[in-house]
Amino acid sequence: TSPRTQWWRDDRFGMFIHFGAYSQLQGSYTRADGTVCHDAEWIKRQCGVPMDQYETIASQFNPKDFDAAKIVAAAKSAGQKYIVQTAKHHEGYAMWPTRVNTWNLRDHSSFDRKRDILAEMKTAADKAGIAYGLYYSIWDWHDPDFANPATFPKYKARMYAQLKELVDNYHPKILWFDGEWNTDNPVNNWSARDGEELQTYVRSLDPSIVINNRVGKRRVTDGDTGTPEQEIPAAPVDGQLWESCMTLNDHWGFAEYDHNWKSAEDLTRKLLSIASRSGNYLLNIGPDRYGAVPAESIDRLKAIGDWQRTAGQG
Ligand code: JFZ
Repeated sequence: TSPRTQWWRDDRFGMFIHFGAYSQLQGSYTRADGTVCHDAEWIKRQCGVPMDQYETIASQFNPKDFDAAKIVAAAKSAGQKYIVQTAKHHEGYAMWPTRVNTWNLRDHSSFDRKRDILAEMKTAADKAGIAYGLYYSIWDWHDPDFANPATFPKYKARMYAQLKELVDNYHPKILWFDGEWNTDNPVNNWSARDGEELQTYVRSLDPSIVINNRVGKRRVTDGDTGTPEQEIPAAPVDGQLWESCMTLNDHWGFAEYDHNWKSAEDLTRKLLSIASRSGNYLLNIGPDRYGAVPAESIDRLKAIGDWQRTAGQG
């Protein structure tokens, strides 16, 4: 194992944050005919929201209650030592003031144009001694050049430019890629070569960044770490580092109707089980449309931390 990942291995427990323009819908989309369709961060696609309507919804997005210090405090209360936040999910909407396009939180929202929530998070995380990382989706449903093999190189150039912005502006300690498994681009469909190039590019920007394995074709040798989802693998694959990502309820992004919260006991058991198998645990929160974290999430994070603080003292 490389020195690059030492801190990550030691940290063990992190907070995932799914927050984007989809959060504005809070899990429900009412179609023209009055029927309601449910999904969270996949709502654009799963509910067939037309692009112009999705853009209108995004223009109403105003996460005025987003409170980085509060989120970082919640992570701290749980004993989480790092945070991975969605900078761009599959919908393509950038959560920072990117110069690459206008499909972003500054140029396409009702939010305070002077605020930059990724910068706020980075500052708050630094202050608390928590490592800050970013999720970036390779798959992009908004950029018209993504799905067309003839124009794909133009998309790729914009993606590289956005990644440079992220590294230069927020110095992420982790880049957590996703969507390399996309089905929209029949020719490239994100080849192993695309993945290798991307990994080399990220290393050229900052060799210390920890990269997950969703960078090219899901080969276990890609990136630094494996990413089993909503599960705890029975045994590590070839001694590779791994991180289970899970949600507190049944969705990654906020869904108003989802009250299926896992108990603090269950979550604590999962943390212990993962740690006992040398894995990392990345446990997700989904802030609501205003950026507020559900009380049920805050409570559970604290309860997990309380258990660790009092374990063996009972
Ligand atoms: C992806 C995203 O599509 C999803 O919205 C969320 O961000 C999650 C953390 O990652 O979903 C996946 C990715 C990989 C698998 C399944 C869902 N997989 O390998 O089975």
